[in-house]
Amino acid sequence: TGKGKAPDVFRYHYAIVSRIPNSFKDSSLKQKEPAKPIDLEKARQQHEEYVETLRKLGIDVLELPLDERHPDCVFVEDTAVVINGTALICRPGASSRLGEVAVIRQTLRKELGLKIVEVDNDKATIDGGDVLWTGKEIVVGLSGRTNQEGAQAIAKAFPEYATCMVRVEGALHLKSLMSMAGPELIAVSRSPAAQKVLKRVQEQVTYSYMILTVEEEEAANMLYANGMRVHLPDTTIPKSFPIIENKLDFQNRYAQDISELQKADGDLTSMSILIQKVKHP
Ligand code: CIR
Repeated sequence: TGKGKAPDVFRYHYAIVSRIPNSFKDSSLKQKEPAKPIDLEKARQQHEEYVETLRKLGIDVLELPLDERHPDCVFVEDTAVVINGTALICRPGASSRLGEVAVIRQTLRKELGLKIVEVDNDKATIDGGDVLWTGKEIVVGLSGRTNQEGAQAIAKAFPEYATCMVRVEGALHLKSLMSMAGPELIAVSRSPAAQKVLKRVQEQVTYSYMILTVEEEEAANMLYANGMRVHLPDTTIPKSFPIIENKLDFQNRYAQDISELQKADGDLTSMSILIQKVKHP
């Protein structure tokens, strides 16, 4: 051990995504009232582009067929937490989403051969969108969707990493407010809600991180994989776009418009589960 470069924890080989059912238009969960009407065709087109973008990152994408019974099934991130060959099957905090995990469990086990861990406490709720994997440790957001028992289940599933918990208010998930934008780099907006949660994160974490401050709240959710970033386009984040564009080490980046999915509170990380190739012992 100790020879050569440490394995890149943000190098991913596979992703699971789920296509968008018709029920997404009217029955997906939405935080804001009144909800903006969703253009289903446009949502599907943006989702296809998102999948293409993942492929450009060198990721082999497994596309699950749409599931009309689960209007929010496109947001697969919430259904499982996959770190280093182990998959914790979540218990989504919204009851309409509980059934989404079955097909994900089966795909992770049968198609990808991952080690599956189940939550053994039925009081626990976990949405994957509350789980921030920094590459070194795990930060769990205690939100309307994820509770303390859920956070404990995460700590138990990944005993090799430090896990801490932070209270999240004013946002659906922890990762609606911050995400990894690079190794040891957390993107977060300057909004008071985001800064409040960031302060709690900084008090709890074991390692230290650099911070990339963006303007719009939604700009803080980007997808970092295989040395590249996927972020929102200037039409969606006009103030943050130049900040991202001017960052020198962000040469490899893609802007991806997901405006129709944002109407149901989706973000860039929410639409995929990223997976590394498993090394069987
Ligand atoms: C929900 O409320 O569950 C969905 N409409 C949105 C979930 C987005 N998930 C995520 O950002 N991880």
